[in-house]
Amino acid sequence: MKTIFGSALAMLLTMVFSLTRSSAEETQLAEMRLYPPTTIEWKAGPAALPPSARMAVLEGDPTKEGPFVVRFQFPEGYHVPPHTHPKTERVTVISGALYLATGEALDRGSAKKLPAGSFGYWPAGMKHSAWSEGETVIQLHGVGPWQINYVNPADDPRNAKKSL
Ligand SMILES: [Cu+2]
Repeated sequence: MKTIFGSALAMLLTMVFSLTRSSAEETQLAEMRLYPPTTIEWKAGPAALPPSARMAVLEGDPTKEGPFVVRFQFPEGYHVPPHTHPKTERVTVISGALYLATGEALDRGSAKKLPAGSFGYWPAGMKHSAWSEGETVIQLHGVGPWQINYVNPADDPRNAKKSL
């Protein structure tokens, strides 16, 4: 009897365990996102960036609290005037090249070139500007909300829209 009871219990436990495991796996699968390049959905960039950028949100929501991953695609010569962010900025260059210059006035001579494959981060409040060489894709990751504040308010495309 003991043996039969014991093996019945073992079977039951095995069933319960495998059910639990498969529902955990289902939850994990439901939360998984894979983005081969052709499946990335590009949309118009945010109003806070100069026009002609495109943007793809890969994880989270950069307008909200919490972790996010987004990509920006810039055409050749795209330029983001001197600005700051309220949180650390973390940039991976996926393709093309990004030039980064620090300081509150644009100084192209002091810029660092970040070719495809580069990663960099800089602290909240650091004044910097950036521009692309060739069509360029960068990936930002960090903790939202993502915001950009231009050193010169006239550079802010959101102000340009208001005055139209
Ligand atoms: Cu920036």
